[in-house]
Amino acid sequence: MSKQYQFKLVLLGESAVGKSSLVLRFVKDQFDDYRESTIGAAFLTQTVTLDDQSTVKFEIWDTAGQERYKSLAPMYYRNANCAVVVYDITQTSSLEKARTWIRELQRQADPSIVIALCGNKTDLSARRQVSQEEARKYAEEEGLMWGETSAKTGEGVSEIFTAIAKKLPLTAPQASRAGSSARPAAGRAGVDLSQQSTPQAGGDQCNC
Ligand SMILES: Nc1nc2c(ncn2[C@@H]2O[C@H](COP(=O)(O)OP(=O)(O)O)[C@@H](O)[C@H]2O)c(=O)[nH]1
Ligand SMILES: [Mg+2]
Repeated sequence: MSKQYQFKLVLLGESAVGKSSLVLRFVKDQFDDYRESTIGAAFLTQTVTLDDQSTVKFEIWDTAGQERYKSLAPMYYRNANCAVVVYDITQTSSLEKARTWIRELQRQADPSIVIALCGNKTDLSARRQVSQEEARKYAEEEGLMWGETSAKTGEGVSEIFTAIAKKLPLTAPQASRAGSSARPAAGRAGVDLSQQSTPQAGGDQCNC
């Protein structure tokens, strides 16, 4: 039977690696060479339909990479089911920054968070500084998902989000199971929307 899930996803990574561009490609299938940089964080949603007709709705928090916004990041990753940590394959320093984010997530985020490492800007492979082997090996060692994308051409973008959408229902703590009155802790658990037809004791779910 098909199911509907809803998960919170946060994008992290150094400024200008293409976080906002990846979201724009994934949500609107567009690319913009002259995007203004993100201030604070931006919120968008997108739904992925899986082969078995299950749907996964992502609530996406696109954070600003600048150092001055760094203290805000925990607010976004604390409730997240998954984090996409982005680096730019043409900038070795951006992979270093990604490693720093991953260490922070491993220490501070919920242990069940699914982390995907994403190497963006594959259309600029002539200027590649980060090899696939190096990034894949690191991801394997840390138990992360890994993929490469180009927000510009669209290459790999739906693939990485679909891979996350397939993995999340298997790993994330589930809320609102039929027959249970337990409420999800701090809104962190993924919501199985197909289980919400009967109102739960204790009031409506707050989606704010
Ligand atoms: N060539 C190329 N440029 C990209 C790609 N993704 C983003 N950019 C450019 O990189 C710059 C920073 O992108 P942005 O999405 O604002 O990065 P953010 O700061 O991580 O959100 C912009 O000029 C984008 O047009 C990509 O896949 N390929
Ligand atoms: Mg941005």
